[in-house]
Amino acid sequence: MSKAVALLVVLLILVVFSGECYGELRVGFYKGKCGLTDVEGVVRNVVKTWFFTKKEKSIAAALLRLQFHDCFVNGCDASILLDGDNSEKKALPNKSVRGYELIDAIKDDLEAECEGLVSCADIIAMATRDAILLSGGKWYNVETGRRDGNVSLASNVNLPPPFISVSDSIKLFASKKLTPTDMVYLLGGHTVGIAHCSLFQDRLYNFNNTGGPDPNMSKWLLFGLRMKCPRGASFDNIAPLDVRTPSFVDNSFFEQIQRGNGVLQIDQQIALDELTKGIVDGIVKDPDFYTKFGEAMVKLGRVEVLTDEQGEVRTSCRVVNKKTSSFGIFN
Ligand code: HEM
Ligand SMILES: *[C@@H]1O[C@H](CO)[C@@H](O)[C@H](O)[C@H]1NC(C)=O
Ligand SMILES: *[C@@H]1O[C@H](CO)[C@@H](O)[C@H](O)[C@H]1NC(C)=O
Ligand SMILES: *[C@@H]1O[C@H](CO)[C@@H](O)[C@H](O)[C@H]1NC(C)=O
Ligand SMILES: CC(=O)N[C@H]1CO[C@H](CO)[C@@H](O)[C@@H]1O
Repeated sequence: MSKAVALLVVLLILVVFSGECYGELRVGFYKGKCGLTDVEGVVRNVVKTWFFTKKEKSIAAALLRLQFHDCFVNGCDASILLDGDNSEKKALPNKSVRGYELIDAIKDDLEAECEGLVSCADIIAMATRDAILLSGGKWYNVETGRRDGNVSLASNVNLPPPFISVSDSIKLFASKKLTPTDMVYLLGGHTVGIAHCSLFQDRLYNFNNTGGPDPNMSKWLLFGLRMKCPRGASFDNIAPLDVRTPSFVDNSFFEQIQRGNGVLQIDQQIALDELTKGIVDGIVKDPDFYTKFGEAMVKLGRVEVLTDEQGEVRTSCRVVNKKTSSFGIFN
């Protein structure tokens, strides 16, 4: 083999591997690291128990949102789980983020099996995948090997509001190395769960100070949502984000937004805006929706992760380990 060919082969190998290398993040990071215990199996068992025995049927919604909020603030480092008077979970957009107790329960079981091995950030990724599967979605391989962060500040929380424009949202996702296609698939997370009236009330009665509703909302949805969210109501009601199959992970959300049935303004706009309309139309027809959704979730899980010697593996998901914590970091 000539030198040139050898060089080419080496280069080719480098190219192939660099495409699959994200620090130490990889599928099956914990394999063989916990004796005979299957780490992913431990996670799956707790998630199943909560879903079937505790009848927590909405954990997919809880965990999807939890993973999104964690990954978009300071990266997927479980910073959202840290308790503190002024930590991320105290910031307004966290209102109604749920699932903390389930993560605690998983962590307890894992610590009992293998102390100090599995990061809270990885627990979020694994548990979300398992919950999606239980709610009608399909399996995807999650990458693991994340480490936990030690900083959590409400003031760092800069999550998009429901009225963000499609172009601004594309910019935000791009800043996390996610493409417009990733963004649209990930907004498909709104195939489950609920939104509070206060977050879309303007679209029902006084959109953009016009004194009328958002003309891009279907008359059918407008009627239904006005019933749920009367003007001047004394409490903040809730409505499902996917009006047809609110507890199933499927692509009916995308069909609904094509029909003007998007509850949040951004959900409706991705089906109308020229920047993303084609992507939505493609997803509705895509027989391989679940695979692509899983791939987008894996990409979400890669956002600004800590690996190797960075960060730590927390003992309790709610507090940083003694050694690394110090004054004022996240109080
Ligand atoms: C531009 C991006 C996004 C915006 C503006 C947005 C906004 C919102 C808002 C306003 C709610 C309602 C919260 C409430 O009333 O309690 C919500 C709920 C939800 N979001 Fe998003 N979201 C975005 C992206 C995502 C992504 C990427 C995912 C996951 C992959 C996601 C998953 C969820 C889920 C599952 C719920 C329902 C939570 C529950 O039922 O408890 N969202 N989102
Ligand atoms: C909202 O109103 C402003 C001022 O009237 C207008 O320029 C803008 O295009 C409107 N936005 C939408 C989304 O309709
Ligand atoms: C309805 O959606 C279209 C497409 O994004 C947009 O150009 C238009 O401004 C929207 N209408 C209102 C009143 O917001
Ligand atoms: C937080 O973790 C980083 C490594 O990710 C470390 O350099 C830093 O010293 C830690 N800070 C505190 C206060 O523990
Ligand atoms: C679970 C949790 O900590 N929620 C907090 C989210 O932010 C609001 C507003 O700052 C707090 O009141 C909640 O306690």
